[in-house]
Order: sequence, then structure tokens, then C-alpha cells
Amino acid sequence: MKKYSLLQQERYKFQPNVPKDLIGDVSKITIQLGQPTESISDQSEIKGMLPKTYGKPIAQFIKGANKAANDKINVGVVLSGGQAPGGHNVIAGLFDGIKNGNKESKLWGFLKGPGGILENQAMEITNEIIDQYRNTGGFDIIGSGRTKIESEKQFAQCLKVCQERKIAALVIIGGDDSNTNAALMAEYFAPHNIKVIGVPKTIDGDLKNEYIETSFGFDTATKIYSELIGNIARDANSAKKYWHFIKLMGRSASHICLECQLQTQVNYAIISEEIEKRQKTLSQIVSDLVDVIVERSNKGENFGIVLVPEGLIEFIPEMKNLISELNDLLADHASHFTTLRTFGEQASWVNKNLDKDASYAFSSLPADIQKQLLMDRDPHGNVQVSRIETEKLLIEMVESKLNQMKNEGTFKGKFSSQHHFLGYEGRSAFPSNFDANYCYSLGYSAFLLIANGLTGYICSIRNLHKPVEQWIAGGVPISMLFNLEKRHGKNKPVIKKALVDLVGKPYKTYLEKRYSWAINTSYVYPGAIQYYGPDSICNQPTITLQLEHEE
Ligand code: FBP
Repeated sequence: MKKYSLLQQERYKFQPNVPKDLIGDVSKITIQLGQPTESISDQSEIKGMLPKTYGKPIAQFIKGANKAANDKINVGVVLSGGQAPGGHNVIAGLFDGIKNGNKESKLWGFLKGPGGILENQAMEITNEIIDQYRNTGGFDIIGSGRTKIESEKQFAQCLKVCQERKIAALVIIGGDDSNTNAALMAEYFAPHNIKVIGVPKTIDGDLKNEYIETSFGFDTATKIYSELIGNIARDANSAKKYWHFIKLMGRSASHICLECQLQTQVNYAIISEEIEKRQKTLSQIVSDLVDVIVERSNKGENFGIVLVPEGLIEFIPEMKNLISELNDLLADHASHFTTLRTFGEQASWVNKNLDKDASYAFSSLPADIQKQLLMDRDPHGNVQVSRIETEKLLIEMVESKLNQMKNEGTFKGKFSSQHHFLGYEGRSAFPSNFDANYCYSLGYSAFLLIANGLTGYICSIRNLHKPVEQWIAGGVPISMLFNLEKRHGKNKPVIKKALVDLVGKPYKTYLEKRYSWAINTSYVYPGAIQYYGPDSICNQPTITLQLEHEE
């Protein structure tokens, strides 16, 4: 039997491309600094909270001498949160950058996520180890975890561990929360001369702005989902008997859903941000779906595809209120709640203790969904949206409305459904060429930011719609992405989550086509990710990235 698939063997040979300014000896790459920066809002409060790291300039790599890159150093790296294709290449780029600087320098990987720093669990990443993981998916090289490092006590413990291991810089590969904490850690570590650099990761695509054009993993994950959606669409168009409701991962924002819709042009994509803006209730969402189903049925097409974003439930006003009440109620009475043995007991206790509107919303839901809303919370005390079967809830409600219409004689068609959830299928795939190049370049940039003496920065690579050689690499201070948000009753500096922009070109492009795609069958079948072959197929970025660039 083979140890590796044929594709994996080929991917080991793939040499990621990097922007032209990153090519060559690292001691000949320096930085050009721009003007001082400001946070996106609440400038004076945030400056007061981050006196040592706030307001630093944007950095761009350029050719020039930097002897410090040859210093022997120890660097730590940690993967935080959900898997995203390309994480291994970030570590490979970081490793190669470090070794290019000085062969004696060491890279330590903290195990199983940020918890590994607190518990001082780490392994040295060597040539032999990294070579097993180049251009592969997953985070299994060192594992990941969702422990949040945010308290003073935790920072002190991390500092102790880094000092014991003589770690001069820590690279945190994570989403908006992890990068927020990276900036706070950078501030805490600054007097001890330990640097902290962040790398933007998440398939959800919601860590982005002018300087972070996309988070890594979004490209591969949306290509995988679009392939699968395209395959289902072709099946639907062949059998012509099912409506497929496909829930797509994405904790809050609907970027994945929108990108997949643009790639596949299926009948309908619900965009959570629009639901919130228009304050649509669950029954209005169902009515919109029913309208599409009836109109297609009138044309003899009793089949179709609906994309449902994972985070939808929290954007529907009455559900948002219900979830927030439930989160508080279960947090405040956790010990009593665990004494309630049956679902019946739990549901009736919850109903009694919720306010009138929330209780009404709760009771109007099917029992399965009620159970899912009462399941274990995530480490932050929030409901785990990926475990709520919104796609099934919508099917049930659509079906009941259509049955009612059938009885009234206003619907004469057929409605049979299938449901799917696409999430984990895309998070650990072999990174697309885009993600393989992007991630390697991000890791390499992380080392260069360290070698140029910066801390509290996140790697930034721009011009991503262009060929790799023309990408522009550097870093931006994380404080620049901050605004103040209330967390546990206190104002905290946090990276603002980038939701789908309802005046942005990707969404507007969908709006222009929405009716036509809903009613007609205009499916596009993207097929599998291509790693080898014509450039136009192998290296194209997401439609979101292309349209955003046109703006
Ligand atoms: P990150 O934000 O950590 O990158 O994770 C994103 C994600 O893939 C979401 O899309 C999803 O809701 C969540 O992880 C599921 O994570 P888990 O498997 O830990 O519940």
C-alpha cells in the first residue's frame, strides 16, 4: 500500500511562488515605512490602551540591507481556531525564512493551539518534519485549538514560557479574535523585547480590509464547496425532482455563501447581512423561498438549489434576541440547568424563564431545533451555530407553507427536498495554488517582519488579483484594524469583523442576477480544484476578490 496519495507526492514537489520583493537572501530585504496609522475608530481610547504599539506605520518589504536577518533566533508559532487550507505552508514559509537567515535559528511549534503555550507544550520543527507537510491541507503538523489567551494571568504565563524557551518572537496564525489577542500580547511583551506577529487565517473570509484583501483558506474552501454545489446542481438538473437546501460554513458572515453563489449561479442564496438589514423574520424568509419554488414550479421545474449561510439564525431579529437571552440564561443558571434531566423539563424551564417574545420564538420552533439551541455552548458561552440545522428548519417551514397552499389550491406543483451541510469537507483540503503561494508568502513575511524589528503587526499581502510576482508584501499594525466593542460589559479593543458589504460589488453583482438565477436554470459547474494545467484555471482568485478589486 502507498503511504501517500499520488497527488500528495506531486504536491511535495510544488515550489510556491512569492512576490518579487521576497525573492533572494533575507538579509537583503528591508522595510519601507509609511505614515503613522490610526485605529478605525475610538482612536484616543485605543491609543491609551496600547501605548507601546499603537499607531505604528504600515511596512512594505523592499530590497535593501538588513543584517539583523542573519541573527540566530528562536521563534514560536501557534495555530489557532478552525482549520483553513494552507496553514502548513504558512509554517513552511516561516521556517524557510528563518533558516534562510541563519541555519542555527530554531522554530518551535506550540501544540494543540494557544493552550500549548500556556501548558508549555512545543516541538521543534525540523527540515524532516516540515517536508512532510509542504503544500498539504490540515493543521495536523502541530494541531490547533480554541483556547483564548486574553487575561493578564495568561499573558504572564505565556511570557514565562517564551522566556524559558528563549523565544524572541511568536507568530500567531488565527482569525479576528486570535489576532486581537496577538496585538494585546505584543503590547504586554513589548518591554521584554519579545515580538508578536499575526497571520490572517479563516475560511470564513471575515478578517479583511484594505490591507488584508482576504484571509487564507477562503479561496480553497469556496472552490471545494462550489465544486460540490455544482455537482449537486447537475444532479438536480438531471433528476428534476429535488430541492436541495445546502448549509455552508461561515460562523457569522455570508462571504462563503455569496462566493459559492457567484461561482455556481444556483437558484437562491440567503445572505444573512441582508436579512438583518431588512429585519426579515423567519416567516418572511420562508415566504421568499416559497415564491421562488412556486414560480419555478409554474414553469414545470420542481427542483432547485438553495444556499443557506451557517450563521443565518443569529441574523434573524427574533432569533438573535432568543439566542442572546438563552446564552445569558444558561450562563447565569448553568448549575441548575444541568440538573434538568429530560428535554421536556429543560424546554419548559427555559420557556418559563425567557421573556415573552423570546419564549414565543422558542416555542414556535420544531423540537429538534429547540434541542440544538440548548446544546453545550462554545468556550465563549455562545451557541454553536454549526450544530443548528437551519437548512432542515427552512425545509420544514417551506413544506408546511406549500402544503397549506396546496389545500387552498394555490400550489399545484411538487416539493421534495434533500438537505446538506458543507463545512469540514473544505477546511483541510490541499490548498489551491493561490492559497499555497499566499500562505507561504505570509509565513515568509512573518519572519521578515520579525527580522525588521516589528511587533504587533499582521502580515499583509496585497494586489492578490494579479500574478504572484506582482503581489505587494509587508505588514500593518493590528491596532489599525481595531474598534471598541463591549465584551462582558467592558469596552475592549477588537478587530472589526468584516461582514458582507451590502453596497459592495460582489453582493450587488448577485442582486442584479438574483431574479434571473432564481427562476431560470443557469447553473455553472466549476468542477474540482486544478493544481496543474492552464494558468487561467489553476491560478484564478475568487470572484469576490476580483470584483472587490474592480470597485
Ligand atoms: P475560525 O474562525 O477559527 O477560522 O473557524 C471558522 C469555522 O470553520 C466556522 O466556519 C465554523 O463555524 C467553525 O469554524 C466551526 O468550528 P468547530 O468545528 O470548532 O465547531
